Amino acid sequence: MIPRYQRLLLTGGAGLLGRTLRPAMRTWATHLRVSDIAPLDPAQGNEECVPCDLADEGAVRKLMRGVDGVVHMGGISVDRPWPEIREANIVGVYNLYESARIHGTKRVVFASSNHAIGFRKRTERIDADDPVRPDSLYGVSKVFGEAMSRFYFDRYGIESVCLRIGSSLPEPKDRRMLITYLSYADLTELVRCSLFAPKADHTIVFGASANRDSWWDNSKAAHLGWKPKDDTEQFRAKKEAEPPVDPAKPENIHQGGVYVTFGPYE
Ligand code: NAI
Ligand code: 15L
Repeated sequence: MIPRYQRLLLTGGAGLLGRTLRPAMRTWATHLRVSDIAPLDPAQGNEECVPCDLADEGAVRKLMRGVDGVVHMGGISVDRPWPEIREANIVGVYNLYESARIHGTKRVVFASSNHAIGFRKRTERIDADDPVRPDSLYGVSKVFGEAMSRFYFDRYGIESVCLRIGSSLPEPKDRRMLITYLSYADLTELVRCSLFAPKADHTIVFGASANRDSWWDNSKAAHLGWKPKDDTEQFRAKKEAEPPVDPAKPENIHQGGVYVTFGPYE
């Protein structure tokens, strides 16, 4: 593949999904800049590693210099007390988009989350235009990121694809994940499509494999050309053999699962 990007930035490069995406991303750009606040594996080939705290405005400004595309995986990835969410996911996302504006970055792939809509009931079928229903302060921070990306497209023309990732891990951990699971292969292809679609404007896409009984309709993101190939059928028998869950509990009624029960933290 001929790289279309001069310099791609991967944030969260030390994390679960950052480490998964890194080898493929090396082939998508002339230079790959990999960043995290946590220690990173050493740079290989066309990579450079740049440690950075997303909450540090000056450091993010430098990190984004010369970057034409970003895959933003960095940040707090679960529900945590507000100060942690605020610094990494609110201040950090502001720093990222403001730096993108200053440096002329063309496109951002933003790791949002299903927790932006986690208070939706499991009986609902939704698409990208249905109103958000965050299930936690973490979910609220993802809604903030989606709003920032919308604003920076409308005002400054920076394109973004917001990935409302379901559950991306080696395999589904529970029954809910039979529906929310996103395989690493489908995730990698989703990120590639999000970076290379000729036109992205501002797109919200649900990141789940082609699983049975899906709650999420991706017809509004068809222009990305992403077609997930995996599904969770190979895990079904094992998960359904586990002890039944109480269907009346909030975590089993809502799409966000146990996140609807988190907090308060004082
Ligand atoms: P992770 O927690 O393994 O990786 C996140 C990385 O961000 C970590 O390496 C961490 O050190 C870094 N980070 C945290 N605060 C930072 C800061 N202030 N400055 C710089 N880096 C910082 O999470 P994972 O699973 O790799 O997720 C990646 C992204 O995808 C996250 O934004 C998460 O919210 C989102 N996501 C992941 C899902 C999944 O199933 N893995 C589901 C939905 C969303
Ligand atoms: C997320 O947003 C988290 O980053 C991940 O750890 C999982 O908990 C996932 O959602 C999920 O909903 O399963």
